[in-house]
Amino acid sequence: MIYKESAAPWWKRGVIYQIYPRSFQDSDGDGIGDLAGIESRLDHLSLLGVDAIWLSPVFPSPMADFGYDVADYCDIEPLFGDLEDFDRLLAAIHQRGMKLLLDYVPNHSSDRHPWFVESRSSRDSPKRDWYIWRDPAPNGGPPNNWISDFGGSSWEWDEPTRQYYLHAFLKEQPDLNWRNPDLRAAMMDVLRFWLDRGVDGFRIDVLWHIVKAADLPDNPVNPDWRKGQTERDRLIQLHSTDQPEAHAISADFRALADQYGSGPDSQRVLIGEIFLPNERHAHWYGTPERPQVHLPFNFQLIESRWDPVELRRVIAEYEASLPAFAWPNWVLGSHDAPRIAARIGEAQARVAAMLLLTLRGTPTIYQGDEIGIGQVDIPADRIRDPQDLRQPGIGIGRDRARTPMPWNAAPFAGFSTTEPWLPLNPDWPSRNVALQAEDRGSILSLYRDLLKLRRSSGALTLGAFLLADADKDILAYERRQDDERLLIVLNFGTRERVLIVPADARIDSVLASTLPLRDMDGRVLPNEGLIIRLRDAV
Ligand code: ISL
Repeated sequence: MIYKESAAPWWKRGVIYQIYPRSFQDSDGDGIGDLAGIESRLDHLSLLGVDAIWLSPVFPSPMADFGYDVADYCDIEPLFGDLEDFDRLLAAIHQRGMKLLLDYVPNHSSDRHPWFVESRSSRDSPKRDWYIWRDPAPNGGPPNNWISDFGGSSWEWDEPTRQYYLHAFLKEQPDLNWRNPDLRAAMMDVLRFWLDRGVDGFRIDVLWHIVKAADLPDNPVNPDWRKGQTERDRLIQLHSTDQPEAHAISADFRALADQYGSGPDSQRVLIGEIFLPNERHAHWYGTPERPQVHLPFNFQLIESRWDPVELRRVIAEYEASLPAFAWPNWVLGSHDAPRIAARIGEAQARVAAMLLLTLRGTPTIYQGDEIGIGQVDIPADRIRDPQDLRQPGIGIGRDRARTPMPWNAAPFAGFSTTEPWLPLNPDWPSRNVALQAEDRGSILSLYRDLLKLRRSSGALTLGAFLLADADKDILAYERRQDDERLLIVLNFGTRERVLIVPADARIDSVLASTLPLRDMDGRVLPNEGLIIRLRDAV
């Protein structure tokens, strides 16, 4: 379908912001963020200029994996508040013209979920088949060679019923059996529960994992595995992920979401968390007749080397892999990945912000990246991430991206009135929201300016994308819509470069720089990103 600019749905025009609820704002002094805290900080998001908030899980959970182990899909974790707090937060977000997306975790529940408690109670339990139970292999060991994403076998022995159950992540996160129609119906009801309450969509956790090959064959060994990589990567997850049946379920999710809104502002959006090579990734859009998720998350800015030639290739190949009807998206950070500013430094994190907000497609900003939080070393006695604790020393810890938001110069950075559950970034007295909001030169001001410019520009939100050349320092591209023509030039290097303008154009004006804005003088400074308005040469 071709939309006029004004008719394009909100999730194509908009920008998504991920909140990690434990670390956004604490309102009750327990050192852990909560829903009332989020509500009290909505000004920050309005001023930033984002369109939708995605909340990492807020459902009742024993917190073995900090909320990605759900013990009740239709309630709120008491640490975060209750359903009343949730309704108030949703209303406050809507009142500000923003949308709210929840995190749907369909691959696994908590082992404390009543469904699993019942399932493990006996082999004859009516819910036995809601999870994946198997007899031991003939040698008495696990049914196959699958390895959990968090290390160790994917199978846990249950002595009372003398079978193994499957868990792709922790043993406290048993995998649900999506081949069982009753489980499927119950999980569809979960989506209805929140859609009826008014949520605007979901980010779907590990969507490509939800169905496994029926006879659970061994996964092939990865010949390229090297010491220092995670245990999971010893095998290729050929039979445990990306099964055809999962696409049918993904299409059912979409059909349900589509029943709840069809207008450009009322559509409910589905975002799939999917790590796969382009060509398999693209299948998760489905087809125009039977669409699947609106946005299969694209993590390639996180996974690629920070190098203009490499990124040019990645962007071109991703764009080329998209079906004609598909809309792209880009993610720069998450609660699972190292912080962008820790990876490439603040000067380049500014360039990265300009890249994220000017590529074609819906951007997702991760909380804290808008103030450039960088490396936070977590002392050994404060590590909380189960993935890190189970596979220490290989640099995969996720706590460093989950540290609390520093809001101001008050004790504990205004995040809490007590020591937070994870340490703050050590430079919080100088790197916090209040200080950066006052500073025209801060990375927060840059984010605000870029978001404002993006909102006002048809070329940046919905326009065509044309890659120019890249070299060892420079990545350049154009965005165009009707007679609006913008040139984006990003200097990844520390050398000054001459600005090259396309032969058929002239510079009209400079709209943004990652450095203090100056008149155009034909130079691109070290670590500078520029957005330039072009005119056609006559
Ligand atoms: O496969 C990966 C990268 O190549 C992993 O990062 C993987 O996608 C990730 O571990 C899955 O993440 C999601 O599900 C987990 C949870 O711990 C993460 O926080 C969540 O984002 C299990 O629910």
